[in-house]
Amino acid sequence: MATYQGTLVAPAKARFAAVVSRFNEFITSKLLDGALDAFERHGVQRDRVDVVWSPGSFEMPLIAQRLARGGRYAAVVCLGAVIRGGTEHHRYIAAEAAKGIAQVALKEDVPCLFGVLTCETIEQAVERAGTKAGNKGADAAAAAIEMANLLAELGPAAAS
Ligand code: INI
Repeated sequence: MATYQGTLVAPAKARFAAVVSRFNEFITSKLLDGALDAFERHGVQRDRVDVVWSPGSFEMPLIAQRLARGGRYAAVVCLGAVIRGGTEHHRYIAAEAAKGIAQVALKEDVPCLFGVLTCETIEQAVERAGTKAGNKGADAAAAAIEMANLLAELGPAAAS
């Protein structure tokens, strides 16, 4: 029996991309800080991470697809904050971001991490962006390294 699991050590020379939503930037900039800090603490130097700003979370799947398709990145980390407003608008954005990011990962065979907060209140978002509930950007970066590592260990996908 073989058991495979990723470690939190990035494959040598692996590059990563972060797609960050400008919408709710006061939260997403903290997620980005957390992600870059986590990458660095796990041995991924700053020059191995490219950052691309997206207008909002809704647009992130297309940007993630463009980045994943090039084969340049071991993983793409998507960082956003969808916060409930006075209408149901946020639900559509969160659903499309989640579905789109998942689809890109499967289609392009590149891990695309869902570091998108989906919150009822700004306070909940602040809690998850580096205060009492940790930093979900840092969690997403660590998961990106783990996935890059695990996929490298599993080897290339068989041709279909
Ligand atoms: N984008 C977000 O990332 N978070 C939100 O909470 C949000 N809300 O609630 O409106 C939001 N809207 C912008 C959206 O992502 C698109 O950029 C916009 O609809 C244009 O396509």
